[in-house]
Amino acid sequence: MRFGSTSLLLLACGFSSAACGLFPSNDTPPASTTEWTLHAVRVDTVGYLPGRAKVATVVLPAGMTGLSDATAEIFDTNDNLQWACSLTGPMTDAALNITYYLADFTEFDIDGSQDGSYYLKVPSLEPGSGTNPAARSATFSIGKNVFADALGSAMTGMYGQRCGTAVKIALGTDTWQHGACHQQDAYLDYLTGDTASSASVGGWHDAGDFGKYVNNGAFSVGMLLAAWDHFQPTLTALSLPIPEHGQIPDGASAPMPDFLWEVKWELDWLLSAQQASGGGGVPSKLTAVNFESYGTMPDRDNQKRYFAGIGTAMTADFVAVMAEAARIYLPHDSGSAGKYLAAAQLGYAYLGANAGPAVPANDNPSDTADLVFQTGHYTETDPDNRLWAAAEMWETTGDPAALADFETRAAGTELLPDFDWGNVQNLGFYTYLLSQRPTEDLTDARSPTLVASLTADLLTAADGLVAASKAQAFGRALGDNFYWGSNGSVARSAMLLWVANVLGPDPKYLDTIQMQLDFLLGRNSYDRSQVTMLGYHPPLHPHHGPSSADGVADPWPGLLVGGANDQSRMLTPSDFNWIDDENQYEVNEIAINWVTPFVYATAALTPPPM
Ligand code: 9MR
Ligand code: ZN
Repeated sequence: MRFGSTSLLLLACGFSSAACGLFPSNDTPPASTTEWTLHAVRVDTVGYLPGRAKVATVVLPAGMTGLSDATAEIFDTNDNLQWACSLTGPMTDAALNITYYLADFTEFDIDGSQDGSYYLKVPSLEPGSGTNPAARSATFSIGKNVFADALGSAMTGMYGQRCGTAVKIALGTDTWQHGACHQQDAYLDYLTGDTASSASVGGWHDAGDFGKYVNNGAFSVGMLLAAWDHFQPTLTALSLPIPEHGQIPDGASAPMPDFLWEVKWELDWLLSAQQASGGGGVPSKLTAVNFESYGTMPDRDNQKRYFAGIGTAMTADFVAVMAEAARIYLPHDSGSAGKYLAAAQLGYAYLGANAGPAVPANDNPSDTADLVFQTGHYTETDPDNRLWAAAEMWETTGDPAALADFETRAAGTELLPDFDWGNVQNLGFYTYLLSQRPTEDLTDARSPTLVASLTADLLTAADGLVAASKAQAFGRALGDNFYWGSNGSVARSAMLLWVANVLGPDPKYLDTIQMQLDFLLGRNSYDRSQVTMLGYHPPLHPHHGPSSADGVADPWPGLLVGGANDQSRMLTPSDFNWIDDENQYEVNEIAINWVTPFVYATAALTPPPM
């Protein structure tokens, strides 16, 4: 049994028709009541693309050092042999304590776009009658649209994170819902000393908790707006089960794509957080003083929630996405685009006028006696954030001062092979390198030297990901580097790989994106998808308040869990650093900065409808 069985319907409808919901009712039983086998052969349990890398990992049972016959076979689900290939191995991965072989079936391209059309088996692992499911793989599909459903699920997952409104998602036999939450957001006590509140309702809950963080919210919007820039035809066609589906923005003449409506939910909240009376600076977060008690539904969480102080790092991230949104929304919703541009300009002026602090003193949980907030925090320093802001301001406005700001900062800043919320400079580099600005005006033109050196750095970094991916047992581009939220970074590596493929086209970059999705969707230590309600044996007990509290056995859908984290204080090595336990928030929480790069990666490999 696997999930994500709605893709056929979705595609038959061209995944854009209002008549065809993203989640038509089907007979998928609840994930929580399914029996799951641990397969020796680990595959992408959602699927593979024709013409793209198809690799599986055969993990030998503990104590076994090699196979008598290093062959794998592909069967269809009627048990007809379709293909055979030689395995490469045995190899060992000391960090994961496994002996494994690789099965490369890239050449097997027979379209099996029906759900779960194939499975792999290693005959020498199941001698005799050959009916041992543990010696096989979970089923998988091959087809050009295999990731369309994953993309729709993840964006639906983002919808499920909405704050300030009632939310309802129906899928199969499940319905997940909550009433309008957090209507009093937000009190100003820690910003101005005023005990009044200032309307800042809306946005997405950050993760398993219900806080709203400007850095992480903007960072997540950054993934989605980059996806829009890079995969607009695919995302324009995406149909989502959101209330705004098909609606026309005020003053516009055509419906706005659902994808942009969902991102707007967060953008408009961010907009409401900017403090004009504070000179255009933006608070770091909007949370209660402490995390709400786990197991409370959002609409039952009545804690008072406050803005925490203004900092330049979060203001810079805000400026970056407002500037980006100003150019992206202009053709669809010029009224909103105008507001986003004004907010970006006000925030950018604030950055110019303020050297700091990067992070407000009351934001940072620590053991000091004077701390106020015990909730999360999302930044350390601001040069990376300012660099991103400058890049987006320039791309949107053509302001030569913003270009100079970016280029000065870029000269002293490293492009990173992988990054998370703490290092956002790559987002600025990508925008600069893929700039669409006309450059006939010399003051508008990028520095050819900087473009050349950044391009070289980027291709080197991408080649490093390709090599690491080939060397790791499960094709993971981050190798055996596991940390809090590492699944998000695995997904996010798709951005660097995609940009590399634009600057220096080579199929290896897109193949490596496929391999990152493979890892997240079952080709891993666990033989499990890492996205709720998607693929084989997905997480059933994520650390996610609504999933825990709503009385529905299955967790909310479309949410990527943080994944392996060898710094986790709670796990033992035998857990391979991830377990599906809702209390293990260091490995099994969900967060918007992990779901959104998964959206990016699945969009990268989903062609627009014909
Ligand atoms: O994703 C964040 C991770 O990189 C940090 O190491 C960790 C501890 O500071 O916090 C994570 O972010 C959490 C945030 O602070 C609060 N909401 C839940 C987030 C995901 O666990
Ligand atoms: Zn809420």
